[in-house]
Amino acid sequence: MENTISAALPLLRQACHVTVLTGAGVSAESGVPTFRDVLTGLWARYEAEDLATAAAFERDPALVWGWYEWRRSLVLRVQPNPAHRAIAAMAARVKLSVVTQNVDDLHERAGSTGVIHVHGSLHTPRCFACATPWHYPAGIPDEPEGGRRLAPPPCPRCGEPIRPGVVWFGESLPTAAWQAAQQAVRDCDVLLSVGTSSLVYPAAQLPFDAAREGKTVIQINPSATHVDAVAQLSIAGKAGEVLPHLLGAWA
Ligand code: BJW
Repeated sequence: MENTISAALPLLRQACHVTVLTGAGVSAESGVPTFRDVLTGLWARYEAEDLATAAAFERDPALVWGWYEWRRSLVLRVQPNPAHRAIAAMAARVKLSVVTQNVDDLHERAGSTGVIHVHGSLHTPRCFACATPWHYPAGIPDEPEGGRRLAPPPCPRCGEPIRPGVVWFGESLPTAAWQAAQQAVRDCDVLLSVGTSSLVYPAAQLPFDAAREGKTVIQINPSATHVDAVAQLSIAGKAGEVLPHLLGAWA
């Protein structure tokens, strides 16, 4: 790991614009299960398609809303970790864009601004039918209870159920966020892909687009991913350890 961190430093120091693409691994050290982990434990009997699709919500809204309330409650109880804080601090060193697949707000709580959320947010629910935004009551919901079913509230405008403000499988990414993410890749010199399995498209395409356009791609992940094929450097380690180390040595 030390060697790859040393090799990353000149690439970062030469860059005018760095785009960081983050996935669930960045929030893992805060205690938020990664997307694949969240389907183990108490929810192990479900597949992603049972919970993270519009069809699943239509079939069983209380199951899906209960899962998202459990996750939202978890996220509200945790704090940003050294990886979120290092990413926020990088903005003082270089022009920085942050593109995240995460539906939590831990980048913002660590101080990052203008974060591009390509998969939406747990904190911006809306009506399933008429898309009217809905606001959660203030405060943290009850202690998370895995496996709990919970009926979604009705939309005050049309009475249809409220849905989470995330992007489910089969849904288009929000146009403005997706265009901003593509622009951030076109504009950068270095794309830092951190804590994502790079399995879910179209976000998984971004490091490949960057490489094709001649950008330097650096990956930080304890496990191998498809991005290894195009990354100039793959740093095998945890985001909360590698990023503070990189930041400290950058100056
Ligand atoms: C650490 C760590 C530490 C652990 N430090 N690292 C092309 C080919 C094939 C399929 C498709 C395709 N194009 C589109 C599709 C279909 C589909 C798709 O990609 N399917 C794949 C499963 C194959 N994509 C879509 O449907 C997308 N929409 C779309 O394409 O619209 C056009 C369309 C319309 C109609 C029909 C068809 C197409 C939408 C995708 C939306 C994804 N949404 C989710 C759920 C959000 C809500 C929620 O959270 O519940 O987003 S899926 C889930 O995966 C979530 C995540 O953001 C996303 C990515 O996961 P991520 O972040 O990579 O997490 P993990 O858990 O997979 O990985 C964690 C990583 O961290 C691991 O690598 C660990 O090693 C690492 N790690 N600790 C650093 N400490």
